[in-house]
Amino acid sequence: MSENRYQSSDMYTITITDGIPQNSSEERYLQLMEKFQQLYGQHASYICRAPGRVNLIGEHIDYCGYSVFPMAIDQDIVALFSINHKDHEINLQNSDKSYSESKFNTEQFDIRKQFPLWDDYFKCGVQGIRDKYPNTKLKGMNILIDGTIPRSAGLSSSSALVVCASLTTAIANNITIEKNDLAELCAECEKYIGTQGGGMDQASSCLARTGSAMMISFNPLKVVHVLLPVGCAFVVTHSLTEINKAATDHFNTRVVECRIGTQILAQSKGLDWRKIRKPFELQEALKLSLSDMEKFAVQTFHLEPYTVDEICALLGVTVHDLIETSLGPNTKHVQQFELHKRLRHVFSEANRVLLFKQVCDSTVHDEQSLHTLGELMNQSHYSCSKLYECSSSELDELTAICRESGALGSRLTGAGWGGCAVSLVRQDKLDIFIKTVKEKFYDSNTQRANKGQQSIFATLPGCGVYVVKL
Ligand code: ADP
Ligand code: NG1
Ligand code: MG
Repeated sequence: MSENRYQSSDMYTITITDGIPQNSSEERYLQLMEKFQQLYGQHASYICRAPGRVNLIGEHIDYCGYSVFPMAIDQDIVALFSINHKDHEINLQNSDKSYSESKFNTEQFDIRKQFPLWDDYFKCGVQGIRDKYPNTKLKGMNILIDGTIPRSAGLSSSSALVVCASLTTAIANNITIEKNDLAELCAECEKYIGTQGGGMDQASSCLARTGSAMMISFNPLKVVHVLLPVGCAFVVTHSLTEINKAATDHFNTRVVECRIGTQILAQSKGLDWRKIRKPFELQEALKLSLSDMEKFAVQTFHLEPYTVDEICALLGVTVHDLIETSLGPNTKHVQQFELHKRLRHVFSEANRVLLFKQVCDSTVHDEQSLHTLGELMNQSHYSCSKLYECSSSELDELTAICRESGALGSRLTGAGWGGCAVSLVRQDKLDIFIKTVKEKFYDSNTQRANKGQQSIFATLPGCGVYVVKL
């Protein structure tokens, strides 16, 4: 039934299957195809599908140039579409009616940065294809989106939508694109929404393989597929608070704190600091270990936040120059910068990713291996909470309850400030763990009660993007 049009074993190309692949959500797809027919009066020609991800360890370090360790989840965004033969007209509808219908022209559209709506993420994906293939006059399409990833919860619903949009646009215009290129293109074009992310989400969605977690490195983008130790399970729990990253400046402030901290460290070593923007680039230039980089940051920065004037004095620039070289339009209003805590988090978290992978790679996995992985996850949460300050009281409470309920490790996942946590649990303790967390976190609180059912789920490493030709 599922004949691959491209070589299926080649991880670099996107698999296009003819007809709905076996073992996929056939019933969901059939219902969506019927809905598409009702909405547009024509058959859908393709389904593009992009998964969300859960990051196991390595938070807020992709944009610093460091490797991260996520895996794709089964929850996804799918786009059903067909060409509509109207000049460049995109009609966009969502199976969830809380997302209102949208119509725009592929030749001319704006992406809202301040308070983006859902169609702005789709436009980012279209813009990514326009940037890479500027001479292609993009065709008009009728599109129906359906998503199962909890939104604004750190499981990357935004990037799954952007990847789906780019993929849809590519397929509709007969553009063949490799997965690596799609991941890089989407990492760039999602920035049109205003958040300066690092590329983990788009790479996980594009390059995941069933059964393996992945260590993703950047510049150049590289994925190593890693088998997780037998006997461990990962459970995602929602704190039932959410935050839209593009509607607040928390995220971009962290990005510039890392950049400015790096530039001050570079300047203190007599390097051309304007050319160095990421902690990883500085580490390469200095040829120091991650723990030496952490020591260097701790010795250099005081614990109190830095003012703009103090930073300008250290770098020998005017405020205008600082805005031009390091801050940019999104964060030019920020007055105080935490450098000590943020850089400590980055270097120690980058090291934890390496240690986590080392344990997964080792040939012997015993009780101690699972404990080490769990301990690394706990340290990561602590660092996110106390140094990077991207947790929330709900996430701190939830991860503590997860640990009390038998998790070997528990941490926030994704950008934080709300959203989900991920816990490492022994496979044989999974049922009792889920039952206990439901009782303690969800059912014990009237506002959270009844939401426990969808808010806690065990997850296995899922597959990356694919396209179904209908
Ligand atoms: P996340 O951690 O889920 O990536 P973001 O704040 O980055 O959170 O992105 C969330 C935004 O993505 C939502 O506000 C919405 O605009 C868009 N989005 C997510 N899921 C869907 C969906 N099923 N349909 C339409 N838009 C969606
Ligand atoms: P989420 O939480 O999915 O929006 C964001 C960034 C990632 C990464 C994490 C924190 C985007 C698209 N995603 O993810 O690149 O920096 O936060 O580790 O900006
Ligand atoms: Mg996102």
